Amino acid sequence: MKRILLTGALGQIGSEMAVKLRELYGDDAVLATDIRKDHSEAAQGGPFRLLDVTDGRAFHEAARAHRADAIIHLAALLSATAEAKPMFAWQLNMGGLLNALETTRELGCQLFAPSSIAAFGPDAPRQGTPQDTWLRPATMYGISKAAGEQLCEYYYRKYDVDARGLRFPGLVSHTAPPGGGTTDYAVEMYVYAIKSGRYTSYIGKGTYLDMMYMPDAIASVVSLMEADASRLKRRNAYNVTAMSVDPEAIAASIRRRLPDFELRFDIDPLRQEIADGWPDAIDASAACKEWDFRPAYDLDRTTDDMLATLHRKLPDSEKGAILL
Ligand code: VAH
Repeated sequence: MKRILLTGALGQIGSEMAVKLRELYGDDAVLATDIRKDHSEAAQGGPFRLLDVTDGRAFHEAARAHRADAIIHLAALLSATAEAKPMFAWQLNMGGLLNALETTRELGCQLFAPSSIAAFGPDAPRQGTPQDTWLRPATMYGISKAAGEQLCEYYYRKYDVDARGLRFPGLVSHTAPPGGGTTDYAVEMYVYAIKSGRYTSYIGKGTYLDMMYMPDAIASVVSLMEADASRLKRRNAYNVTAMSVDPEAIAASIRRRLPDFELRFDIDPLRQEIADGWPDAIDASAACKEWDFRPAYDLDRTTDDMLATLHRKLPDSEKGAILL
């Protein structure tokens, strides 16, 4: 990758991806785009352009004008929001991806399109969910991710488009708040641990989900996009994960630094039902074998970095807890 068009640059992944890509490839090499603009480093730290990814002509023009040789397409609705607005989710998630694929086909550039563990359904093996297994998702978000994987494979086979993807687990981060996901509880727990020393989880105890710290997620995108194409045996999306945790496991890790942290539960039936339809722990061996995927952050290292960073970033007026 030399010149990158990034969509969804102000989202949970995009806001950290934009900064990291500029560090790696140079400020001017990365054109950050989103449907809105704000005062964040992602929007202000280098070239930025407003872009509605459902506008195919605008998508093509943004990539052409930037002389992009790679598109990292992150703009999409996440699971809980998509379940509340299924038609809009289909139009944005699928319409945006189709425009990304058409643009890469016309300009001959690479494409990264994220999938998710949401592409699996309730009948997929819950433990050690294989890279290659049936995808029968039960949510509109999962359906758009599973369909998106097939679309990427189709464009690879029919048009030789260099499409690559990852099935992301829940992602833990501290830069931009997640919006409308089911795994957002994990991010909120760390923030409330610093703010008040207690958190009420909308996902129940014993609900295990795959998770990964954002630095590992971003490093895995770069590793996959820079990998030797001849090593890649699949163009839909690779399983990646760093840990399988439930709310109580995260709380126990937090208590290593905040011994009095309290976890309570008030289940959100919609998001609990979504989480119950996803695997407990997926198998990422294909990613390890084919492009050397190796996460650097386990649960405790994630916790230590999240708590230290949030404690540093949050104003004293918002801090209710003292870290050990
Ligand atoms: C969501 N964070 O909760 C996203 C992700 C696996 C979960 O796809 O919708």
